[in-house]
Amino acid sequence: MLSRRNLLGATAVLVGANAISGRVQAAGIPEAPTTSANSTQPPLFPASGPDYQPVATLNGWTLPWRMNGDWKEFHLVAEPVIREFAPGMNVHLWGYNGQSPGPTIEAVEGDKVRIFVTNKLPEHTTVHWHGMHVPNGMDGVGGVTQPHIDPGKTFVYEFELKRSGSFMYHPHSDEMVQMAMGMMGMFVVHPRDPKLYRVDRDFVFVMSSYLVDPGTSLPKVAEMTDFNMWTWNARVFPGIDSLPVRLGDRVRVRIGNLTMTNHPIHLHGHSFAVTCTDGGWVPESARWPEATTDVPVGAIRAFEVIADAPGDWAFHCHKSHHTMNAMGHNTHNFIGADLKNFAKAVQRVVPDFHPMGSEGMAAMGAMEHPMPDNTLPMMTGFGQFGPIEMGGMFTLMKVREGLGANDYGDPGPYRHPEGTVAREVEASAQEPVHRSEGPAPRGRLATAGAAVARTPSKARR
Ligand SMILES: [Cu+2]
Repeated sequence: MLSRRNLLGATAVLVGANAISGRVQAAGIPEAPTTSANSTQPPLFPASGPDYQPVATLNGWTLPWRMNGDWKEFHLVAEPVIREFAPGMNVHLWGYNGQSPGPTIEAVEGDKVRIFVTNKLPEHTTVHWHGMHVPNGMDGVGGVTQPHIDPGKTFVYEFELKRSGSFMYHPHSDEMVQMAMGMMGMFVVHPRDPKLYRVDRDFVFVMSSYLVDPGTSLPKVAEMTDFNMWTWNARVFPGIDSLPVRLGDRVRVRIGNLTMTNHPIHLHGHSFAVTCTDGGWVPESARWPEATTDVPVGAIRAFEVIADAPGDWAFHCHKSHHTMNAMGHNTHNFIGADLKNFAKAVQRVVPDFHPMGSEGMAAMGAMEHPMPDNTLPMMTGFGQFGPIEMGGMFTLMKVREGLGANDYGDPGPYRHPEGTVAREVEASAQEPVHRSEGPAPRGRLATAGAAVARTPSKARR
């Protein structure tokens, strides 16, 4: 789906008519590739320069470059874009090269990079290279290290990549608006030695959050805390692709956080260790096993996991409101309340009224409620066993035997070996689940779990 656009426009005609066009073009600005694809694009293997294992950008892509002498040249175009958060919801954002977030920039330790930035936004901008050690004048802080880039202008950043690691780029220019509008991307610098920190699959994404009122398509940029769309690469479940990996693969996942709160990121069925932050690689002696790692605001955490358990493993933010799509936070807790009479009274005025919440909210995951245009259900998605009841920052790591080395296609739902799925057992409603004689042991919660309740309390002391 990559298309090329000629940014030179009318100028190109002039240049073509010029006798020195060859020299002008060689010295000029490289093309700015663009994409409108929403799904994870295949990793971009290096066709020139040092070798490396490229990353896969979740629901995103890598920016192609060209070599010009010793320099690796890239071209970012800051511009308004339309991003599909999930099928059924398009949001007007600002981004780079046709998408928000912008494409991942990949290069190699020791590379000299020249990054052209053309501003097609209605206001000025800059690009800051988060976590990277660059000359001060290349740091992209508008007013401090450079003039802002006015609309229609192109600036160039030039620096040598001193160290490998996981970094980000974003504006340092009207930041509140520009980051709230989605201007951000990841910048991965591979080690010069391709054997160093080698993994089989290397995923990357940045987290961003938005307040998009139901029925609208523009984020409210002044919001500070009460966001309703929690995204990975500006996608929400069920719009986030799964992470397909081969059984036994060493997998790295690099996660940037440009929201305004922390995200405890949890992977089921495995343990992992954080091996890299935006400050650099974590020494092996300083790593510890985790199943959830907190990604602070304005930081990157890259973890590595050996995918040693086949299955569809949930991978999500552990803040439960961040695995929901747009919801009303003013909802009262009706759990346990009898809303039938209340509903009857309201239905006399509003015949379609349907009370929610007296038995929890799971019903919302399976129900189709009439909704405003361009609005996603709060919780949704169907798996092989029923409704998934998720939204926001949720997807699956799909560990499978025999996947192709660079196959990133969705392998479909996991086929569980016989007898390995939790199942219903015969249990009559009449059967007592609590010990009827005597009070419950002190200091222990009365529990509805039959196996626990039937264990003689003496045996448990
Ligand atoms: Cu979160």
